[in-house]
Amino acid sequence: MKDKLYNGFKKHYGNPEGAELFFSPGRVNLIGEHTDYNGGHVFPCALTMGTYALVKKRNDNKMNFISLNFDNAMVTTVELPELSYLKKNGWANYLIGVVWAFLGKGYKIEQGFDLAMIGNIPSGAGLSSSASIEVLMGTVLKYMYNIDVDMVEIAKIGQISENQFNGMNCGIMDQFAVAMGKKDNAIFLDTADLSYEYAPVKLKDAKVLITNSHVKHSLVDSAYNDRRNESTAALKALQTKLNINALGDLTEEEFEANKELIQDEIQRKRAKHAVYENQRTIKAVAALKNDDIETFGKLMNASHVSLRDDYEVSCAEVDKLVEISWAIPGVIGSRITGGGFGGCTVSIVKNDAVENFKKEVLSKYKAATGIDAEIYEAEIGDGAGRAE
Ligand code: GAF
Repeated sequence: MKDKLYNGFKKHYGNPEGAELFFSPGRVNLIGEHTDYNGGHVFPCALTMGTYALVKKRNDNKMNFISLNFDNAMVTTVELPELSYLKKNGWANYLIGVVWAFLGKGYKIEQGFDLAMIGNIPSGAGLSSSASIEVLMGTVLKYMYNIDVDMVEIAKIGQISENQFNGMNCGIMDQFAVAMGKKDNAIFLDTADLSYEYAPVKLKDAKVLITNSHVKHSLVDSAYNDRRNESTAALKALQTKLNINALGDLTEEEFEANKELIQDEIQRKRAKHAVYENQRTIKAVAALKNDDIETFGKLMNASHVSLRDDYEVSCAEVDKLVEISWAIPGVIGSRITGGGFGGCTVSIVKNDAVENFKKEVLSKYKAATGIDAEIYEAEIGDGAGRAE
């Protein structure tokens, strides 16, 4: 990948001497889905899959972007300081939005740059390719422009780019995981106050596998924003009686005792998911700390059912993938991961069952849907930073 990056840089911008190299990972979420904008807990980890950027400052105000992932890649150019979202800028809007957010916070970026990027996170698969490039841009600015921001601030700025510049109202989980990841650890993050703790993912005799359904549904961003609005409406209905800030403040019992305040049936289902999923996440992390991965797996399965039935962010193909996985001996747990509407599943599989899992999943999924899935063994890596 890096050779292609240096060669591409040279081809499009000239000599890469003096250019600096950065890396930002993707992430997989083990449990705690659609809880991050509901003031709940999440449990993601950064992956060793990710995106590299090679960047060199320019002497003018032009910012050039190219992604070498695309055949016939073309340079997108914008000029500081007036930046706005333009559809024609495509993926570069995620990076431009980060520069825009830095400027909005009063940080000085007066000189442009040539940036070339390459990565191996499958896009639209729920593994945070967009958060990866947002945090990558933030990391580039921090180091190359000597901006005094920590990685949590960079995560927040990435979220601003996504919410305000790109119109996708995501929570903070993805950017936080990508910015703050730690090798062999998942991050138990309370999105209510951004307090967090690392938890080693030390599975004695099992592995974390990611299976890409290779299904991407259209209008994902608008469906995601709808879920967020429905959760907010449910919260408002509960707040007519309860003194709470977020759905994540409620236990299951408190929710059951008050759910009739939410008149709209759809909103009630969304809130049920958010409350139960948050509690499942807390229980799952406790189980992992006790080396009880069987309980962790059961909670993952329950998470999938809730995402499928109450939050309605799965789809027929991913449900099939999960059902196939559940039926394979040695599978401890399996669920959809990420925003949903297609994308990947995350599964915990006993080491001695991994080969059979791969064979069975690929063949049965192909037979059921006609689609070739892809399976990756998750390697948990560090968050974004300089690279060599
Ligand atoms: C997407 C969002 F970007 C996250 O903030 C989170 O809400 C996730 O979907 C669902 O858990 O990845």
